[in-house]
Amino acid sequence: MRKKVTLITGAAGEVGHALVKRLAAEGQNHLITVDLSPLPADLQGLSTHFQEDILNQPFWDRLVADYEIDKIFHLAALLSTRAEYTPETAHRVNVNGTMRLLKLAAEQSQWRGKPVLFMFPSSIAVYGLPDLETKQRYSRVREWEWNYPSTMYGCNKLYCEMLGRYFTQHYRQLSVEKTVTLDFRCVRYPGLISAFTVPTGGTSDYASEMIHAAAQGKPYACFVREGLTIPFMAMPDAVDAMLQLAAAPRESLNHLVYNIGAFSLSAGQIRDLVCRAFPAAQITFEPDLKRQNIAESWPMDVDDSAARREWGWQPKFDAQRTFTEYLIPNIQKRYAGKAQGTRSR
Ligand code: AKB
Repeated sequence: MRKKVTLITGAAGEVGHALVKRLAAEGQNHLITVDLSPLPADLQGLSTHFQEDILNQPFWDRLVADYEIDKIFHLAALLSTRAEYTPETAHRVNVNGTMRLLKLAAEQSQWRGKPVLFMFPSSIAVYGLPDLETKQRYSRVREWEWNYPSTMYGCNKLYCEMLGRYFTQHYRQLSVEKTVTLDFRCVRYPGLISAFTVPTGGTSDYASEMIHAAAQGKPYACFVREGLTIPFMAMPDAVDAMLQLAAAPRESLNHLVYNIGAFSLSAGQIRDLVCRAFPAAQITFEPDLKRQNIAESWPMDVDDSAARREWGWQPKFDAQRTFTEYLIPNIQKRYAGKAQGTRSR
């Protein structure tokens, strides 16, 4: 009898780190985690971990022989900045990797006669506002507006949303037998800020990098301009959203893909919040034009009314609470005693 499990790919990443902890605490299914990297020490023992490439098909063939995959949280991806340096690799991991997992979920759904739940994190990177004036005029975009991504990562995420719809609604529609398809659900994440991990390879990373640098007493040169504004979210809200959508009754959902929002800040406003907590912070603005242009193409805010209406989405952390109740206290603890001559309020 195969053990029923929940699979998390990209488990050693930022969202993966927070999600594995929450799923382990819920204790519903045994967790199978997959990542190219080993799990960090504080996650070890919470799952059966496989240090594998998601493109390794023989690995997946062996896995489904041993486990009944009930739910999938497919987080593995190359983020927007890193993907621009290696676009072909990003396509392989972000699209071909997702295709392999969708096919596995479709086959498992058919085999067990019940949909496998497939949770997919998309991104505000699927949006592409052509210029600042348009970005200000369409300041709160809805899911179907301005889907013109300017990065390989954004193209990958938008296409994978469409693949999810295909596998949920049309997969093998010409097949003779009745197919039980998978249950694909997706949230489009804004820039995420965690107190416990520092991001790599993203274009929205400057928010996290700025505060983690200030807490360690390190100078930080922000790679976007002071006035650049995009939506952000505290990591606990990001995990809440994924789990809340996963738990929503299928019949209450009219969409597969949802915007979720929490708060929007300019890079200058983030600097002000960081300096209020760490008065000695040394923060400058030295825009990297390529990364600046990527972030500038993203919306100032998102219309998440569908998520709020259909499955009760409601962020717990606005900008103020994110900094005062979540980031500052936890980051102070993380770097206590290690910071170079800083003190925070
Ligand atoms: C990135 O910056 O690439 C990600 C994202 C906004 O999806 N954090």
